[in-house]
Amino acid sequence: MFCYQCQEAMHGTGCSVEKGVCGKEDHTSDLMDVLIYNLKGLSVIAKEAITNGYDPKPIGKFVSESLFMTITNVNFDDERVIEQIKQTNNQAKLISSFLASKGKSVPKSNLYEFETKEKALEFSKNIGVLSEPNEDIRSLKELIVYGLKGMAAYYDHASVLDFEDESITSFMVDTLADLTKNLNADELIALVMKTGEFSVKTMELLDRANTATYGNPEITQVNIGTKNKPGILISGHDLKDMEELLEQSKDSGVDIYTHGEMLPANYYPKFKKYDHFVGNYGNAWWLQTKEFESFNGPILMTTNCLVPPKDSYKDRVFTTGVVGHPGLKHIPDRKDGKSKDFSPIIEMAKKCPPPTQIESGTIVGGFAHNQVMALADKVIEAVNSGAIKRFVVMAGCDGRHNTRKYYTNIAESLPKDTVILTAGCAKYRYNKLNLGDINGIPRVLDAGQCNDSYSLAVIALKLKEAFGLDDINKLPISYDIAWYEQKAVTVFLALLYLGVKGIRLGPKLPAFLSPNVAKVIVENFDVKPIGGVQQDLELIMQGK
Ligand code: FSO
Ligand code: SF4
Repeated sequence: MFCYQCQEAMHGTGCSVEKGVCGKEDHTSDLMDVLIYNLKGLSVIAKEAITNGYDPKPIGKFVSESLFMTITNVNFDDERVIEQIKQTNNQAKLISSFLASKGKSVPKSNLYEFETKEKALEFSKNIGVLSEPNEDIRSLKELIVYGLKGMAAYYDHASVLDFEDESITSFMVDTLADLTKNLNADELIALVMKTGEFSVKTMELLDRANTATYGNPEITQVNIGTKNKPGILISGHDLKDMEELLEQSKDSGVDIYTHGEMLPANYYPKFKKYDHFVGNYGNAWWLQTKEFESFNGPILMTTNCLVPPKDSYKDRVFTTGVVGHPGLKHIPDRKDGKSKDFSPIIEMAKKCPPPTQIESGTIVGGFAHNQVMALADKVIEAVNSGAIKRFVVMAGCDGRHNTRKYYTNIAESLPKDTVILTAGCAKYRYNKLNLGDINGIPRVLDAGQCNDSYSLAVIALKLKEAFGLDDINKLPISYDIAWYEQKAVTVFLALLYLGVKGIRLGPKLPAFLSPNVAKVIVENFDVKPIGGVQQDLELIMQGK
């Protein structure tokens, strides 16, 4: 195996033996390489077929689901990956006969025809990430693939809410097809920027999907304690799963709690009407090995980040959607327009003891763009009066590394006239610190999930307008972003596309950026790695 797609890549270079730091086994990683290889090959012929009138919808859905499956901490199950590889073969056959029916020839493309797992693993040895010998070309190509993976995840969440945009899936297909060509570095850099453009488009689509379906997030005090009924814990990013679980469990005598990236579900008006929706339990994804244990009831993982479960609570973890792990129970997809059936989880919960309380009190959130703009007058006044000197965007991901204490230290040490804008699981490093407020505006404004970083961009663009500035970089906003997996890559590329300069990225720069590619990004966008807390604080306050 060789994988360097996330921040925890072994030794800062890549996971290459037996098992990745995330727990992904070498065989699963190799099968995922075959899947990505086949998605590229499939895209070559799909692109031609779509040009000739082939329905882009099903193939777009298939490609985005497949990409999503290969994101860090999503799927650990060889059988599911194999099924997806087989599907690439089936899809290719369908497309080939379509082209033949139109009297068109099938473009030459490379696709591995699945026979056995052993043969697929043998085949994987020559087509993995390292099969591209030029490290800069490899770096750019992988940067694009990871951006597409995050885009695919966000697209998937929008499409389950019936918000679709064929231009986005066609971009994924076209780009995967283009990656099979001998593109030079300049052409690949242009494709990186195009990926940023479509990342913005996808996050905008998801924002529309979420807010049109569930209302605009609003200021909310979220309970972080527990009640005395048995509970179900739901994690991940999929709001449709959240809705169906709430609806199906409402009269069951079971309470619902969010974990990790599902915390922002508490901010949506449509979910607030459920009395048995109690609040949030625990913290960011990597603490699940402790917190799932003390929760005592069943847990539903709707997306990443799943940590391979311990035996002590394994029988209580359910996966759904593209998430998978051998040995875990899986809730099947919706069929014929019907909801998923969460009754096995609800039935299990009834027999479990209530959660063990690990925290108490409340945290505040719900500051997506609509809510912040409702407070715009107050915010602008506070900036004009000097009560707010600077906004610091600290969105992104959390992770296990000790170095991430940096973000807690920064949040604690920022002057009292600064406001932190956050989204994603990065917030758990400082959202329980009681940092106070400025004239009633909390000093930590949580917009929501990592995809809601889009909200932060909208806020910045609206503030630019309100202050009559011609450049987003003239605002008193600094960016101190934490990344972990590929959705964060998508968010990062979106910010670059929007023209944001001077982003600090930590806890360290991605292993997949070769020195030359890192140099191009640093020089063109003034991106910098995080430094010491004191030094960064001073620079941030100087707008550097
Ligand atoms: Fe976090 Fe995991 Fe949202 Fe990621 S739970 S790390 S960028 O999957 O998706 O922020
Ligand atoms: Fe390693 Fe990250 Fe890849 Fe997992 S996803 S194998 S931790 S680089």
